[in-house]
Amino acid sequence: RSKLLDLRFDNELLGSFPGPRYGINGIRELVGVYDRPLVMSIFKGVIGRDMEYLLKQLREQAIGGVDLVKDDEILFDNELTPFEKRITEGKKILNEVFEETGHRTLYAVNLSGKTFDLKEKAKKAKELGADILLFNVHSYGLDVLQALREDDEIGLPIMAHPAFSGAFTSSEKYGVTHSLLLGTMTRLAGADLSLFPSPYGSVALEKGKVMALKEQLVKETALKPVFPVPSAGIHPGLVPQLIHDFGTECVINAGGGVHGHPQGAKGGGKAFRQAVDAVLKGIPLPDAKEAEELQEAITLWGWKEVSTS
Ligand code: 1AE
Repeated sequence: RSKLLDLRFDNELLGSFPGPRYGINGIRELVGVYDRPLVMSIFKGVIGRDMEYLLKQLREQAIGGVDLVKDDEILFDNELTPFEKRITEGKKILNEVFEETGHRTLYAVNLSGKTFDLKEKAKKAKELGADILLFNVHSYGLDVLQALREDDEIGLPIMAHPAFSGAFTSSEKYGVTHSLLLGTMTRLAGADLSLFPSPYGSVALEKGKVMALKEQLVKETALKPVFPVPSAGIHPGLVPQLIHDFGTECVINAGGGVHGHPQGAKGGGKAFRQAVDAVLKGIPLPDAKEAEELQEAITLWGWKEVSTS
């Protein structure tokens, strides 16, 4: 039985790692939002679908007012919805929504494929105007993340997805802790945002472990802080607890909790934004009566009063 719990670095060693290129402040500048948690939604049900389907889903999510939309991490590069088209056509849709509503949504495209092709692909993404790269870090390895981060010709923000990390973190008998892998090491290697299971969603992780992980992402060091993205099974009724636990410096991220809304992704996005506004004004969610989409969401999924335990 041997599990690596933690690693400590002196400043000299820390200085040999790049850390995030953008960090929390850099991402906020790109999004243009400084005073609240960001809201992100996830494409869902997109395997085997074509561009028309994908773009319709993108439009709905953006109109709902989310700040970021990320590819589903299981969407690999494929002929129906190729990487390059997702970037160029996705950008057109997001520009149209900006023209219509004044709201800017950024898109995180999933960088997938063979390891030795990734750098060229990422450079192409940059050339085509991609906003952010989503990256399944733990399927490739932390060193690949670091190589993408350190390449100035790429220079794009990187969103680290935890897919496959469970193989290294879940056992009590071997591997490494969640905070070390998804926190410390992901930050050292240079991700700007790190997704991880929240303490209350569909694949809930023990709260102590999650808070230790979050601390590694944001604590004061020579490296920029990483945006914590508590995820999985998140719906608008969980927003008070999320903000209580993570504060405003986090990204609230949901797939099913956006698309499953009775008014679809547009209604789901609105419900999340309304929930954030209500919490920041100190209004219990059921009392935000004028927030129609939020009320529909809490009728469907309920809401969680803040628990301090
Ligand atoms: C921990 C990562 C969660 C994620 O990437 C994902 O796709 C969540 O989907 P939902 O919100 O659980 O539907």
